[in-house]
Amino acid sequence: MSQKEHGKKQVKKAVCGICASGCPMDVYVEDGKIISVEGSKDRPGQSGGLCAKGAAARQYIYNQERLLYPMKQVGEKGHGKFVRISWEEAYQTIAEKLLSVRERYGARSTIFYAGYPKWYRPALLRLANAYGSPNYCTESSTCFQASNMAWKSIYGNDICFPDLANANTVMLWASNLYHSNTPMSKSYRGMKARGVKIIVVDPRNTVTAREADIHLRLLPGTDGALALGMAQVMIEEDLYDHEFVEKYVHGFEEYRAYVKQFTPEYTEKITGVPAEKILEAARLYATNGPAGIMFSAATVVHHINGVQNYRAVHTLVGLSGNYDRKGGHLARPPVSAPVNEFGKVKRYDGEEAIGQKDFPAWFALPCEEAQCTRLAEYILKEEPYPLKALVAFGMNHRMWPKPSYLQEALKKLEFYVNVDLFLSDSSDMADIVLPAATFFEREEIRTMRGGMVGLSEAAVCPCGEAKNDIEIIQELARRMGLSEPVLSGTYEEYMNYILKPTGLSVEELRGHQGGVKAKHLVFGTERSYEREGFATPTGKAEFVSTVLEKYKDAYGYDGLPVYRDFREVSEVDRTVYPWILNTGSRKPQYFHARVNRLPWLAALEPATLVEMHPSDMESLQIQEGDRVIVTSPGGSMEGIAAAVRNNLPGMVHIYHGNKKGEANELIPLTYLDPISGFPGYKSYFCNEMLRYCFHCEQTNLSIQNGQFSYSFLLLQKGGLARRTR
Ligand SMILES: Nc1nc2c(c(=O)[nH]1)N[C@H]1C(S)=C(S)[C@@H](COP(=O)(O)OP(=O)(O)OC[C@H]3O[C@@H](n4cnc5c(=O)[nH]c(N)nc54)[C@H](O)[C@@H]3O)O[C@H]1N2
Ligand SMILES: Nc1nc2c(c(=O)[nH]1)N[C@H]1C(S)=C(S)[C@@H](COP(=O)(O)OP(=O)(O)OC[C@H]3O[C@@H](n4cnc5c(=O)[nH]c(N)nc54)[C@H](O)[C@@H]3O)O[C@H]1N2
Ligand code: SF4
Ligand SMILES: [Mo]
Repeated sequence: MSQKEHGKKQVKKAVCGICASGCPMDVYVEDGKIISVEGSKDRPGQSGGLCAKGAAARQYIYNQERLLYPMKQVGEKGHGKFVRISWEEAYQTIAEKLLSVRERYGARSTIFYAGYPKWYRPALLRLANAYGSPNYCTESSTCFQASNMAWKSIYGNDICFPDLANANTVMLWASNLYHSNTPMSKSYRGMKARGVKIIVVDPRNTVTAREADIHLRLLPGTDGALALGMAQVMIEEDLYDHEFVEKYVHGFEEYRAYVKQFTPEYTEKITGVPAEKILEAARLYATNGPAGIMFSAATVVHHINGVQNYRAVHTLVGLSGNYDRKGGHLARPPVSAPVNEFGKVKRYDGEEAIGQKDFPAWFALPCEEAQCTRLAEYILKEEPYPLKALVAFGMNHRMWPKPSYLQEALKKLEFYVNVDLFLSDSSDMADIVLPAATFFEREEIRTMRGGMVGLSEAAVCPCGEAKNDIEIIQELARRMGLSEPVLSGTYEEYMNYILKPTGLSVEELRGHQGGVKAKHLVFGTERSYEREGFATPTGKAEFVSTVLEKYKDAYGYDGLPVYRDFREVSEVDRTVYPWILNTGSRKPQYFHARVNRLPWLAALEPATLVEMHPSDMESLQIQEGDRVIVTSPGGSMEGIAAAVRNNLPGMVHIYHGNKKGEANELIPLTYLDPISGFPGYKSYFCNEMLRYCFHCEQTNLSIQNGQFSYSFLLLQKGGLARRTR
């Protein structure tokens, strides 16, 4: 923004970047400061409105925890004593340290990591490649990639989302879109108005589920059994697409034989969904097509049988004849803008990456990043080799199982730099922290539907000395003397490189709030497999995966989407831990650990809520508002009990990412899906909750590093521990 614009009132057209939904946002700016925000109404298809997080976005940019300057840690790591340094010193130190680590231990000992934000990932991957490390990894080690793996193991391509605009039946399989994708609630309303039949698969009676025609209220983690049960009905009642199955499916006979046992009655026993509802849903899905399944990026794979559960769900798409069909799941959108970078940069794989020995199918399917869920152990145990440096863009240790253990591991690193918007406790062990610019303070290319491309405007100049992540990445590449032509210019040149295949330039996008149609477009047509086959080893849709089968002997993976029940596999003593623990179901006002620091949003919940069905609370004699300690075989955490009638009885829900009480301390390091490495966040176990008084802060109850300990409990009026163990 130029100096001239100071002193003026302006409305800037941004795109909210707090979550990936990308709502168009009008930003009111006065004297170079944002004074308010609201949802844009004047862009095509937009009726305005922001969710709670978007509405609080002023507190995101002007936050007291905002990082404004590069800083270095002085004194012992973990004490959080940072002093301001110049960018020059920061770049110089980082470049020297990283080159020295490479010299002494090899490039692979440096890890390049990206948190949830997606927009700078290709540039960071280029930096890792140019440096020579195979260890580029992201938050996708717990999000999306396992869902994608499951799909890819069958159809060979990246996951195909449903064509909602043309579907007659939509199955929302673990998707509470009112909370997790607020703008989509408008298309949900539109589908309802069009008479689209809706099936929701969700243990909770959510606002989305309540509006469905059929609600399949399953026990968490039993999705695989439910999908196999639906397949059994479709095959038994001859409601499947014979032509697709005969010509294009590999392993159908084996699959048919396997699903035979999943009769509605047997499936009811596993999932808790009444047999008649399974029949009703399977018949509706199979006969009222075209039909699409709205997938979740994470929920179905946050289980220890996650990939196989999702494979079972994904087979329904081919079985019902909805693969690459209008109104089903199109393999390519009818029209799109071709851009460089996203999904196009390959990871350097000349050396073994972290996670490769543990989760070989992740790499074989393939995925262009390393698997880092076990990062803490890899660092502490020097597996598969010593790891010495971490270059993180958005490290949030709270997103992983046992965050306190990851903190210990980060402390062990020789050098750790974290680039973030905020100075969070995830930087406690960092040597250097760098201030990143928010979406308000930078431009960003955004692809849109129908082959349109847009530019999110910078509304204001960066606060303090914050910089856009890609500029930081470009400068680091230069300082280390790495040869990477795509990163070598300015940020605008990089954006023009992204745009190149579209025939557009950044300059042409400026000032066009609704976006500009790409000059070159890519067109998709249905039934691509009839012409091209499938990109799998057999060239067919693999209901029996030949890639997974390869690992049968060494890793125990099955080619079939075999259902394994977490209650049996986990071997947890249910007499000690009777409650099923489900963590992280999205809340409209929170976004992982990111927006808890916004005062308007923080005020909505005084502490981490431990949500239970009122009948369970009654049996435990817990009152709403009681302070409770939850323990699992993995650890303990503290929260406040809340009665939630929409919960399935027998289940405890807790949202993660809150330092007032961290649910992830309950999840053990080893509770992972053996195929993807995704943690079983959504089907674990916990025990009765110990209740204690708000007033007795001086009791011997304490939680340290997620472990609950007490030698005796102080009994006080109105607050006594109900149970000691
Ligand atoms: N407000 C907000 N929105 C977000 C996020 C956020 O943190 N806050 N995070 C974003 C991210 S990173 C992701 S990955 C997406 C996730 O998006 P979603 O998957 O839609 O979000 P969730 O609320 O986690 O899960 C959806 C529903 O699945 C149900 N569920 C829980 N366990 C199971 C199960 O085992 N099986 C089935 N079938 N259903 C189950 C929950 O009750 C919930 O209602 O949300 C994104 N959107
Ligand atoms: N128990 C439990 N744990 C979970 C989940 C669950 O359901 N249950 N969900 C998992 C899933 S699906 C996901 S996606 C992860 C998400 O976990 P994370 O990726 O950790 O998500 P965030 O906390 O939103 O973001 C990470 C960091 O990026 C910073 N950041 C935001 N924008 C920018 C930017 O533009 N530049 C830079 N440099 N930094 C930025 C934020 O301030 C934050 O510190 O959590 C996972 N953990
Ligand atoms: S849903 Fe909310 S946080 Fe996400 S982009 Fe839209 S306004 Fe922003
Ligand atoms: Mo996610």
